[in-house]
Amino acid sequence: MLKSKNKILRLDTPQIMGILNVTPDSFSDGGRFNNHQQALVQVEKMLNDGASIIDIGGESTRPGAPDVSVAQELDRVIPVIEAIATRFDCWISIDTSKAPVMAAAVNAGADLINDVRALQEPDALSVAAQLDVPVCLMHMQGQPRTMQAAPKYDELINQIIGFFEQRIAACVQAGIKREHIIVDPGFGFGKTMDHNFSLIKHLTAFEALGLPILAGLSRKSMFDHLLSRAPNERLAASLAGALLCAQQGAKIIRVHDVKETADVIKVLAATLQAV
Ligand code: 7PJ
Repeated sequence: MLKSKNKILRLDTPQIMGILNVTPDSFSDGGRFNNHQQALVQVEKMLNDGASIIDIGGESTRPGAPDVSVAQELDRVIPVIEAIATRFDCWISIDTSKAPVMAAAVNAGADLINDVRALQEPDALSVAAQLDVPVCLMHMQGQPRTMQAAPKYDELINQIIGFFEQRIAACVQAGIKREHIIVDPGFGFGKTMDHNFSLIKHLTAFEALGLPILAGLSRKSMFDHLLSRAPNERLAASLAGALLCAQQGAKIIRVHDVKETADVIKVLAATLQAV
């Protein structure tokens, strides 16, 4: 179970986090008003389809993506968070690494901080502690611009668990409650295809940390490497990945295709509940 402000999120069955990109390349047309309207339509659909969390990101972390300033990121995410918070009763997650964006987002209505840099940027730890909301710590080897050049691990699983142990200790030291921490092995972030499939296979190893596990594999290039499919042709692979991760203990699944993932999770839950 996760608690944020006055909200509770049960994790006895895996929850679906729907992805809402508010980077300029994620919407095809025109002005800002249209973008917000489009974003809200997409949010409503994801919630109707079974998402309990909406993850809003204003910084593209794809390999090679350009850096984004604090002002740009605020400009992209804050109006959308405000609009969602006034209209819907869902959990809102802010996908950022920047402390000022974390603070503004939580003040605007965000309930969860999702940081692909695991609160290692300046002031992120202290600001997250002060905001007193759950945080997702993701593992990444290297930086987005270069992370896919030559990812290398001596011991993949143990190294990532060691990284989490260090970051969890730093969080607790900074005043973040242990029950507010979620861990995510970071599929595709400084990982080869083999690393990614190894992470799925051994995902239960992360349960030793005693914290909820989040998994995000939706449409990722690991499936392109395996199947040679464009992003919009990776649904079946993404669903297989979601099911495998949920079976291996993931409590939050971060996806683009909420409706289809919700069906898959319901099949798993019904199977687990059957006598
Ligand atoms: C992830 C993320 C992920 C978490 C992105 C993409 C790249 N946050 N943000 N986990 N991926 N926690 O969606 O392809 O895997 S952006």
